[in-house]
Amino acid sequence: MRRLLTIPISHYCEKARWALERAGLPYREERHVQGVHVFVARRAGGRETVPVLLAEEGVFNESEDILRYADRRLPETERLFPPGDSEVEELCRWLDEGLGPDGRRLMYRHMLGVRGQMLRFNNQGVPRWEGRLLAAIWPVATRLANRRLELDGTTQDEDAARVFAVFDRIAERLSDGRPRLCGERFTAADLTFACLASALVVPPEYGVPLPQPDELPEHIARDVRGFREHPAGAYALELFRTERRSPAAQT
Ligand SMILES: N[C@@H](CCC(=O)N[C@@H](CS)C(=O)NCC(=O)O)C(=O)O
Repeated sequence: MRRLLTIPISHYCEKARWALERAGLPYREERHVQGVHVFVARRAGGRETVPVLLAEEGVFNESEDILRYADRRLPETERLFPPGDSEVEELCRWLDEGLGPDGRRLMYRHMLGVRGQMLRFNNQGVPRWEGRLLAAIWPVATRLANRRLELDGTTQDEDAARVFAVFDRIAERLSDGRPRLCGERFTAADLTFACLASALVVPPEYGVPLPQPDELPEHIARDVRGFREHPAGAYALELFRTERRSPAAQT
């Protein structure tokens, strides 16, 4: 059985879950809290980030590699990376390097301020001791998170401006009426955009439940609604509604 090491709320991990489930590849998800994930990922032969996929064919420690792994089991017409299409790869890398970290910073900036809710959603399915540990060392954990995510390096407004700039470019691509980012077909660019936008638009169909606007404090809910109302945010939600297959993972 394939094993997928994750931080359950992580949007890069959602990319991996989505691709594996879409390709009909069974896996067992092993969920961990931030910090512990470093030891688990390294012990498994990965680096310091998750997702890490452990399969008979090897260890895959980049979400893009997991998408490509899933693709190898699919007919060419259904692949996330259509053969010979470099635009898909370029878009994925641009999103992975920009929207991914920027959106994550915005999400953590908000959620580190609501301890109870953060722990409840963050710790879904992790070993009990890890959840307890994170709760017990919360003040230290938030300081470490601030440092690791470089939350002091940028302001919320700067992160939001960068995210909206990406959303605008995505909306511009779609403005000619094409159904998907690279034309007619659902590709890795769509999957990557939908997942990395999740930290901002919190899709109800995400691989683990995320707090919905009516459960969030008003100042956070207002931001989520703003991202959802943007045409690119609405597109991310549509992709989850229409393309995200029901979870087949055995947790
Ligand atoms: N380039 C990597 C990025 C993965 C990544 O940043 N994962 C995050 C989870 S969202 C992580 O492990 N963060 C923990 C940390 O950096 O401490 C990929 O695409 O897999």
